[in-house]
Amino acid sequence: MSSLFEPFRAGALKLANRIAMAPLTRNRSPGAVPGPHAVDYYRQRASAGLLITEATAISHQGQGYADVPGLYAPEQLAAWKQVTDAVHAAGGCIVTQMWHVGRISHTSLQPGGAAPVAPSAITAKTKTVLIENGVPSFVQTSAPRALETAELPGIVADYVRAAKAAVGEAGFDGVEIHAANGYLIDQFFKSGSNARTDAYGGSIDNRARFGLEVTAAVVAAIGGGRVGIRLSPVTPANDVVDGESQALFEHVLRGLAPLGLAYLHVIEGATGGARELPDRPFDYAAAKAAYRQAGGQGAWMVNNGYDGATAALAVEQGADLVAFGRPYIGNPDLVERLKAGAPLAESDRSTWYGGGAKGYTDYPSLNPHH
Ligand code: 8OZ
Repeated sequence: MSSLFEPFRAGALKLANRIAMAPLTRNRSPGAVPGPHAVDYYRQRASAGLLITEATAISHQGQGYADVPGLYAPEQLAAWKQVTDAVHAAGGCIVTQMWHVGRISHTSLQPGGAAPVAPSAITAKTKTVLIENGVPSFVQTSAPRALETAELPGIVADYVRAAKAAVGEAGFDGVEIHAANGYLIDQFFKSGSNARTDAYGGSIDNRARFGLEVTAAVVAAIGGGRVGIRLSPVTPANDVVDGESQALFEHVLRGLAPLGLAYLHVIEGATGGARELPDRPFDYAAAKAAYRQAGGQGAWMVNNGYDGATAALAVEQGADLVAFGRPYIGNPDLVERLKAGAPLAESDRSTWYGGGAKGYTDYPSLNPHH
């Protein structure tokens, strides 16, 4: 039996196994408040060693899609508390993924209909999801405005406020900082979206600065043992690109090493797509070695397209945790199925984003009492 199914400790997080449910955007939180079925949805999946919530906005400005949840208003936090209570009662561990989308937004989703904010005024060639009358549509993101240097401490403070509220009012075991997939922090990291001439643009050192400052501030507020971070060194998601990914992310990882993080969540290749990108090579073992050599002790969580066999192999080869995304939509009891070598259910793509219980909480477990 693979150690995939044995308990593991990541910082302050005590996990029943090494399997994580990756964050999955489901657009079922009207008014940014987790909807009526969120409690069942997460409780059904509580046998994962770690549940990572869908990406959740730290502020109204940080929101970029219709009906995604937030961490910035009392009713949002109260709804999350119902979720964390249910997961804890089922023996699970749950962190929330803290999200600021930066330029991946639309004026109709921003406070006062304003332009989304970004490191630079460069529009992403990508779409976001709006929902009208329950019907999702994919629309081009709006042109962003560049953030003033003086605005950055306010955004760091939004992350800190959200992290404190998450582990305080909302009862989460910790937080994951979303620094992947072309959202605000990743927009700062990568040269294609960052043309700044202040201390937050230009050199690798400067482009890494914002993400490292956010992480250090969150760690100072709630303790590194309750903080993870998600990185996607080479994903083309949301139109991000960088010409020196290896040097950039080894620098980021060396910067994270002294912070005592619970885990590093690394998306290998294109998010939800190919693990190998011929035009975007990346050596993950070298990146991990750079982190360890700098003293980093966080759990190394791998993600992207794993199945039971490749996950077991990854753990044998030194990964600490393996995250599964899409398989968790249709398989609430994924841990039990992988353990039994049982077949996995496919999920219905038409109900991934938006809607109600259908395609959300109606996927059965093999064993009815899960
Ligand atoms: C799919 C649809 C909308 C958002 C990510 C938060 O890629 C997302 C996301 C994924 O990290």
